[in-house]
Amino acid sequence: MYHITSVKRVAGFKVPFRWLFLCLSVIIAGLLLTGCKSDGNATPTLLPTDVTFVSPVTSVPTIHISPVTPVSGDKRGLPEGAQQVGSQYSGDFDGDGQQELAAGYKNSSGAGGGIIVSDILETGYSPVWQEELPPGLTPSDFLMRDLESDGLPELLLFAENDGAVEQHLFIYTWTGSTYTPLKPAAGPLDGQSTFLSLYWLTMLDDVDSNGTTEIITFVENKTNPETLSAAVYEWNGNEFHYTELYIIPPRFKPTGSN
Ligand SMILES: [Ca+2]
Ligand SMILES: [Ca+2]
Ligand SMILES: [Ca+2]
Repeated sequence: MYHITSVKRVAGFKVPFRWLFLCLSVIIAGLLLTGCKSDGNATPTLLPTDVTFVSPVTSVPTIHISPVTPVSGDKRGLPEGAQQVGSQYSGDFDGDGQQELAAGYKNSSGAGGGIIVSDILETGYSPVWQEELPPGLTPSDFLMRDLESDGLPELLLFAENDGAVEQHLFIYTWTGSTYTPLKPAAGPLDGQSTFLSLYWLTMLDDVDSNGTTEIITFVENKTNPETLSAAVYEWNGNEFHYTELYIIPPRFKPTGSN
């Protein structure tokens, strides 16, 4: 059961028949050989071969955030001239009893941007936290989801570089006094500050149907550079840690890529 609510295909690609045949053979062989999770008592997870790559999901726990009612006459909490990206949320994000508003934005130039969180006051919005993307990246979507199931929503900003080869997901979590980045731990993204996927959007889904959301990115396959391998990161109660427990078919790079 996959909870796909919207789709963005970054670039078209076609798969030569001989590669498709080889790919399917490898998948079938892999299923036969490895067919279960390493704990020995779970059902193998295989994403459908026509899986699409999504940002929003519906399987994460409900959090008490709501659509924004604009305060008259202000800029809906965005920096001057900025354009809203994705959804905008209001709610008590830090559990202090006061309402905040969060939004992703592009700068007035259309390039660059970030996230801004503001207190909601009778007089308008008062910024309390803001994070700008590194140079060369532009936001493409913004979400809030409680990925850790602790009752407080995380800030999720999707961003891409020029050419859209790099598809980043920045995640920030409330840590008592400020928002702190949640970074991938171990695996192919170890040491990176974002959940970076090549060509395809970083995907959020509960791939093992246990009620918690995994983060799936696509990285270059070391043994076959024409293909991309899925890297699955699972919340272990402390961090999003790389896991090899899932069997996901490789994907070909879009035609014309290196
Ligand atoms: Ca609050
Ligand atoms: Ca949380
Ligand atoms: Ca899960």
